[in-house]
Amino acid sequence: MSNYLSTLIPDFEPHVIDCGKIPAYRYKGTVKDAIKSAQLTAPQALNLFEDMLTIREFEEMIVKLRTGAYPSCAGYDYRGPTHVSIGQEATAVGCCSGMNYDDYVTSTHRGHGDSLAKGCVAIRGMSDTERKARVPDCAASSGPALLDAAMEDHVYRAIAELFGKEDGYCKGRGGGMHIADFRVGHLGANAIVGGGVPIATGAAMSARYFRNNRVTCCFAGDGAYANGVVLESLNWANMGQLTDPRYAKDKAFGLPIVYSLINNHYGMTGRADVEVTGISDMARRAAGFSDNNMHAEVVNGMDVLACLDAMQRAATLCRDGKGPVLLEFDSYRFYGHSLSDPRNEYRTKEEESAWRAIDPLVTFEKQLLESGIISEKKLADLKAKVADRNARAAGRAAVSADPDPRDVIKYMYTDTRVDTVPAAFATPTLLQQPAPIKRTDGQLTYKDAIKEALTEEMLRDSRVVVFGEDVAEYGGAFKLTKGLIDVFGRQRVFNTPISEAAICGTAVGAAMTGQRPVAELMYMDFALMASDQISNQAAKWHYMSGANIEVPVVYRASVGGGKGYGGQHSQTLESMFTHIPGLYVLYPATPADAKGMLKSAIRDNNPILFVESQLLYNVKGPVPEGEYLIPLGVADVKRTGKDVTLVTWGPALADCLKAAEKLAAEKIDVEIVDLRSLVPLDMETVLTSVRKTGRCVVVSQCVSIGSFTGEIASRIMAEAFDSLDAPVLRVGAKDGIAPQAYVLEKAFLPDADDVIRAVKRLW
Ligand SMILES: Cc1ncc(C[n+]2csc(CCOP(=O)(O)OP(=O)(O)O)c2C)c(N)n1
Ligand SMILES: [Mg+2]
Repeated sequence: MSNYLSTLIPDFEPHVIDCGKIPAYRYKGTVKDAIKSAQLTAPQALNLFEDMLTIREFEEMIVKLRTGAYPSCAGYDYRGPTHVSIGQEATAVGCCSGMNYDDYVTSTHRGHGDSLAKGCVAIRGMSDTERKARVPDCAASSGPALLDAAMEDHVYRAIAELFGKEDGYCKGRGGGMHIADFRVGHLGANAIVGGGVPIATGAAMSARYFRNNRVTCCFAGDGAYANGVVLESLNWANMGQLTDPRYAKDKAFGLPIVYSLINNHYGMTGRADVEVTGISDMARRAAGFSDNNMHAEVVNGMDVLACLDAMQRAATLCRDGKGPVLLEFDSYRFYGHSLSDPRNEYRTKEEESAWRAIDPLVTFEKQLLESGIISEKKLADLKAKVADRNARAAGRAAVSADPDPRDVIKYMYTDTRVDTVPAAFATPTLLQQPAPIKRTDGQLTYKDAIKEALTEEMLRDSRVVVFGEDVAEYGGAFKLTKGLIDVFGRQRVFNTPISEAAICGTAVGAAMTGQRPVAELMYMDFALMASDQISNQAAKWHYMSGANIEVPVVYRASVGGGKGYGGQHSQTLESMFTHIPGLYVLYPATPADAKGMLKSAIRDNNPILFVESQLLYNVKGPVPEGEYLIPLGVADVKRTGKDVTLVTWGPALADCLKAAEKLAAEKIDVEIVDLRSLVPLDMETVLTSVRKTGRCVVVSQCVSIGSFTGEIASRIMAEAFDSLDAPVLRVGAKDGIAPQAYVLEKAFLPDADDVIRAVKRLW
């Protein structure tokens, strides 16, 4: 046994726990000092200023657009959010400038600044060849002219995205609150407060795994730090197993992530630091998650040099494997939550003018002039350059092409998958060879079929990682992953905290940045804890990014129904997730399907909810050895017949098969279509069958109200009405809550007799 076994001995010796100290406002330098100490060159100082100006100009444009007062877009009616970050430019520019240009950032609903800064810094860091790839029309250009062109294109694409234009970074599918440029490591702004934090954490997990020297900067506001998934993420980032040599062995390396907490002192309107939390300094959040307080410090977020300094030091810590880091940037937004918020209900004019007096642009401009880095004349030229660039970009964006309405659902899914594994990932390092899973008469249990699929896919592609609660040494609550850690090691099979939102959210970030996570949800009921990450993040990013990113994640969710576990461990929730466009929803009913579909799911580049039933785990069936793939979205006719079609999926298939046997004795010949995949849905196979039989019952274990069975019934009605000899009926669980008592649960779940009764109502 190479894994660490805990040897915890009781020890109740009285002592005091030292929570340590968190430094605040360490940096007191000026631009002159920074240049003298070689922290910065004069041109770099000017870049900081230009980038802050770019953000200010961009957001003042939004303010003016609302009143129609932006000259180059006269008459253009801007609709969409107006969460400007005016006042906070130093944090965006300081942080992005303190990182390498290919590092990752995630951002928020107030993320124009982060997005612009990230792009500006990245473009400056690029070679001419890389810049040409961004502006192919300028391929003949080079040097400063090419740089200018790429910068203007950056501003243009950002404005075009705000305006919902096809030329926008996300082809107008995302807008300002979801703006992203994955080419430069901008993994997306996020309109869900806190929603991007686990994504950032997952990106850092993948950077740690690939050891690609990348740091992630996770921007999120003070308000977000009350959100569960944020706290889950902080805990996750500090997991002992990442650095503790007993677990991490020679792979010890702290998570390379900087949580940049932008404390502008307000959630939407309430004070996050004094009103709705019990702490006066948000940096104290770090103290709850690691013994070293995550190297936390409070930084003057109105001073771009202080922000730059803090981020440079934090990034160095991260690259040295000493992350994660939490930086609280003490900052302020001069406007309200959005332009519809007049601010006068919750803060004073005195407060606002005190912060206006330390406007990061004004104070930095003063320093630049005083230090002689720029003259008044050159400063005016720079301001004019930024304003003109913005005006030109906005004018072009306003008249550029809208997306074609016929493309409204284009980009919902990707049709790509990993048919060939790149050589770099095709020969994973193994700690030992996996023990073959033994078949009896060519048969495997459903759960061994899943384990075999996982093992084969992990052997095939080193990017496939498996994580979830207790999946490592213990092998998961149902032992499906037992032994995988011995073969693949803790880098690829690891236990997570009991943090479903972080499990599902880190998987999104890891998937966006090159890994192929298979995350286990011990019970499907717990998917509700993670519904934002599954539904708003995993499912939506391919579309919201205008197909600029794929999220190849598989969530394996186990349904506990039928075991007497009561209302919170028994739900069959796949119907709920079929209502979320962007997500595939699969539910195999046989061991062979479980293997073939899981293997295909892991290779597919769509986010997938893979539902399993604990009732099926010990069911045996023939399972082909080795490479066996079932295409997703293809239903399977499990029994042919001519009188009536049963459409079903999951464990209800067994009830349908039983019912069919009994009905055969009564001369009713039943055809059974096992959907296997609800999304994508193979309606053709259903319709072909119903057109033949003229009668149909749709059967699942979902409670009937709001069930996907209704979707099938209505589509049959719409598309095969002329072939029907009777209404389409549905069988499901009772419209209630799963009870614990055996007799009640038996009455609750549908069985073969329910199916037979429904079938007989069709004549
Ligand atoms: C999960 C979630 N809850 C509520 C909202 C509505 N909302 C949008 S921004 C915001 C305040 C966020 O405060 P903070 O994190 O400090 O960011 P700031 O707006 O100050 O930049 C709220 C409540 C949301 N978008 N997402
Ligand atoms: Mg805030």
